Parts: sequence; structure tokens; C-alpha cells
Amino acid sequence: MTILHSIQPSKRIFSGIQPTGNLHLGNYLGAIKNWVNLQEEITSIFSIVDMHAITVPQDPKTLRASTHEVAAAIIAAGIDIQKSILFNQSSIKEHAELAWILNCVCRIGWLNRMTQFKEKAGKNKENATIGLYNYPVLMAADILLYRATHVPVGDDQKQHIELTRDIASSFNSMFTNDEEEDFFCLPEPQIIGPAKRVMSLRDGSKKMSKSDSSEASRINLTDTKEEISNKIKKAKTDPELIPETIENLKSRPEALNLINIYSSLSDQSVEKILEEFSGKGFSYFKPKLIELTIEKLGPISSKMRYLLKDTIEIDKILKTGAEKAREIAEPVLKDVKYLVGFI
Ligand code: AQP
Repeated sequence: MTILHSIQPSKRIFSGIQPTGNLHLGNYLGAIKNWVNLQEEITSIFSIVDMHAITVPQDPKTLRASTHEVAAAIIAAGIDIQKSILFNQSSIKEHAELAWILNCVCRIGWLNRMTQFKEKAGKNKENATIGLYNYPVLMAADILLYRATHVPVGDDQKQHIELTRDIASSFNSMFTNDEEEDFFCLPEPQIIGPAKRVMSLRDGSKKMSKSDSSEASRINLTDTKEEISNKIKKAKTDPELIPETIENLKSRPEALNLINIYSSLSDQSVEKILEEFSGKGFSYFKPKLIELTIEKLGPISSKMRYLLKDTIEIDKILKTGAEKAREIAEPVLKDVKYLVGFI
């Protein structure tokens, strides 16, 4: 009988976000907005994943500033640091230690299938960092280090959660005896709401992304009213009217994207939005979307600006969060090391 130090909770939420520049509407609707709702159910762990950020070159000064900005954005969007744990990944060394062990479980063939690496490395694959290739193993370590059961993410991260499940399952069969319970549970992705994948405002076939060279492609959480208004006014649409059913939007990605954004921001179903706007053109719809986006993002960006006036306080919040996270992470890593055979 193996004596272990950590306990598998019946439910535990973990998710992360990279401090790689301005957070955008996709990060907010695909991830943070859902985190805010989920924290009401159970203590959740949210990490600013700075170790993931350095998989592509970062200016150290900018990385530090972005870490503060992302922390401020998460708190401003409604994460309650009394209820949830918020910390930056690099302050818990166990992430890197577990990632190494999982590197020795994960197969090269599994990593070769990851589409995010192919997209981010592009044609210059030979010149990409090993960290960028290895990113999904570190992500698996982030999740499994807390024996998390649920991972709220945008649709783009689904493949990485599937890989995490494969790694967890493989670890269990390599290191847990038949008569013992599996050590890692297989975490479930939680991909919630109509804005699972918010698309670029300039091209409905590309996801809204921090690294898109076009500023007009995304709405940042820090955008002014004027910027939000201009970007939505210029957002690509088509000359057709808004239809009655979602089926009729399937071949109109830009139109569908704006309807999904409206639906998610207003917390109403897409059906309800179509009922309200069907038969109208985008010249009618866009001003309504502008008004709603400003109403929802305005308070977040003003609170963010307020919080950023005191970065020492933000550092304190992250440090307290790291202490709480470490209490969970240390015994899990201790167990993993034991199971693997380290003394
Ligand atoms: N467009 C999106 N729609 C819905 N969800 C999204 N997420 C990101 N983009 C969208 C979700 O936001 C969370 C944090 O993402 P991240 O910052 O860790 O990484 P990312 O997916 O690499 O974000 P970007 O903006 O696309 O960054 P770059 O341009 O650097 O690659 C995740 O839950 C993600 O699903």
C-alpha cells in the first residue's frame, strides 16, 4: 500500500493565461468571464503562465509589466482573490519539475500532432525554441500539479487538454499498480458559452489573437471607447441581413462572430439575439454591439487602470496566491516523485 501525501479533490478548477501583451475580447469571453462564474462553485486556481510566455522571445521589462497588467485585468474582470487562488507560474518551481517528469512520459508522436506549434512555428520550424514545441507538456504539468478535474479554456486549447489526458493516463499505467486507484484523474476541458472561439474582426477564419499584427483584428480590454467603436465599425461583415436561424449564419463567419460576441457579452442565447435582430442589417446591429461592448468592458478597463497604480500591491496578491498554490503543489509533486521511484 503506497502512502501518499496529496488528496484527489472531487472537483478542482485550474486555468492559465499568458502575460504576452494586451488581453483581448477572446481571452475575456473564452476564458476569464467563465472563470468568474466558476469561482462561485468551488475554489479555483488561476495562473499567469509566464513560463509559457518565454517560449517565444520576450523583452524582460515588458514581460514584468504584462504580468502586472494581466493580474490587474483578471481581478478587474471579477476574480475574487479571497475565493480563488491567483499566482504567477514561475513562482512555483514544481511546475518545471513535474514538466520534466512528464517529458519522460509524453511521446514525440503526440507532440508532433499539436496544431498550435505548427501555427506558431510556421515555416521556420527549425528555428522555433524547444520550449515552444514542449509547451503542451508544461501545460499538462500546470494542470496535473493541482490534480485539477476541470479546465475552463477557449476552444483553441482543446487539443492540449486532450494531450494532458493522454499523459495522465499514460502516467497512471506506468506508475500505478493495478490494485491501486489511478493517481491522476483525467481532466475535462470546460469550453463554455457562445464565444468559445472569438474570431479576428478582419478575417472570420482566424482566431482573435494577441500576436495578430493588425490592431484592428482585436478588441483589447484596455481599448478606449473610441477605439472599440472604430474597430467594430470597421469589422468585416457582409451585405446580407441578419437571419432568423443560426444555420443560415454557418457560411457567414464574420457575421456569426459578431452575433456570438453580442450573445456572450449580453448573457443571452444566440437564438434570442437572432429573434431580436433578424431582418436587420449590420448598420443597425453594429451600434448596438458598440454600446454593449463599451458598457461591459469600460468598468473592467477603468478598474484595471486603478489597480495598476499600485504594482507593489499586485506583487503581494500574487505572492499570497503562490503560497496557497504551493500548499497544493508540493505534496502532489512529492507523490509523483515517490511513484516514479525517486528517493
Ligand atoms: N480568440 C479566442 N477566443 C476564445 N478564447 C480564446 N483564448 C485565446 N484566444 C481566444 C483563450 O484565452 C485563454 C488564455 O490564452 P493564452 O493567452 O494563454 O494563449 P493564446 O491562446 O495563445 O492567446 P492568444 O491571444 O492567441 O495569444 P498569442 O497571439 O500569443 O498566441 C485560453 O483559455 C485560450 O483558450
